[in-house]
Amino acid sequence: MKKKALITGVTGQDGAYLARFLLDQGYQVFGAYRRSATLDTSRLDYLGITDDVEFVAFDLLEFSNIVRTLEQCKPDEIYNLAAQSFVALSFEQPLYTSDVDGQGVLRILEAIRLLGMEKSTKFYQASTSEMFGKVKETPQTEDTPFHPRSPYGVAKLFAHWANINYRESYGLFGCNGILFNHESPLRGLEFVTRKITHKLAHMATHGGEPLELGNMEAKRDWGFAGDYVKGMWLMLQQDNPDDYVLATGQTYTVKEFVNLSAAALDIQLDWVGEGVNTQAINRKSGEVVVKVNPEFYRPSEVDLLLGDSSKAKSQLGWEPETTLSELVTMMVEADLKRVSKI
Ligand code: NDP
Ligand code: GDR
Repeated sequence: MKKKALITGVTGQDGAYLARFLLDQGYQVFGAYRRSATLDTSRLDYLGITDDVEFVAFDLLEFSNIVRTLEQCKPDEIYNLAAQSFVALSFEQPLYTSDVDGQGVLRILEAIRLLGMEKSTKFYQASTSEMFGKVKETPQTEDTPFHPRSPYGVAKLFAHWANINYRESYGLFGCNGILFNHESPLRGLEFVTRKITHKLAHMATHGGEPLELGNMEAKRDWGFAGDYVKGMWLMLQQDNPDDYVLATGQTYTVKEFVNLSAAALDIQLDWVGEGVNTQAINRKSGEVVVKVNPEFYRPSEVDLLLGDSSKAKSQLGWEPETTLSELVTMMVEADLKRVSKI
């Protein structure tokens, strides 16, 4: 009998990579997607696995729908990747974000309990380094105190503790993966890495207006999404449920990510100015490639993320396999292919 996995947020970046990983492991994969006029399978198409996923309509806001989905699929493992995942948007839509990312998780946990599935179904929750927020110590580990700096981070922290509470109260096999930023050619265009690689690839091919960014001094620990989904799975294969940090242990500024992306396109940049006047100039052509648009600053920022995933390494045998420069090359090449078709 094949093991059955239910992936919520299957149309997202991680959902697509995890679906491929679990299919490769021989799982029957139920892909829970948010129903709308059209089902966007573009990421699953990119990986060539759309026909292998069994789709089920699912919304984190709808309790009865969650109960019916669990009854229908009877999964051995649930991976809850669905979320309003864009931090900047959470400042504009804090109530919606808390409903989806916070209470939505509680709805799944309650559905598991209501159906008496807490001993037969394992649960993975997509927690995040965004919960660390204001820097207390680096590198950040499972024991670093949390201080979220966005409505998104606050909602995710609620979900994180709710999962721990159901583990302690009802014996649920619930794991939280505290994942640091992970990117790929399938990353949404709003996130800074993909915004950079896509726009620079477009400028290199077609020209156009400069790339506009916000705070370029923010530091992030960026890994490759394809590596991280394996860590999610490993967490649910252990004898006991626990929480784990997944990270690369390296941190870079947004500006450094711009430089690496430009270099992959054979563009050398000279940086001038400071703060809102910061600009990057193409050394050869003298054109402005990057400038600041204060619209992209956040009301409160997470300045520095740097994770220590030694617990995942020693207990799960998990390590990131892709370097940042390999990741940047992969993203730039994929975007060059895409923009060349325009
Ligand atoms: P994406 O934004 O790419 O995917 C989010 C998914 O959630 C989409 O499939 C989206 O569906 C779905 N979704 C949104 N709202 C609902 C809802 N109300 N009901 C059901 N589904 C919904 O995110 P990622 O793949 O990058 O991230 C996966 C998870 O991991 C998220 O929970 C994110 O917060 C978390 N995370 C991500 C990190 C990263 O660096 N990528 C790091 C740490 C945590 P639709 O296609 O309809 O919009
Ligand atoms: P983040 O990712 O907020 O860390 O959340 P994002 O790529 O949006 O921002 C990273 C950093 O870049 C700065 N920045 C900009 N960000 C965006 N999006 N657009 C810009 O123009 C821009 N300019 C500068 C941001 O201020 C920030 O400091 C991601 C998401 O995947 C979450 O769901 C996940 O939980 C965390 O990573 C870990």
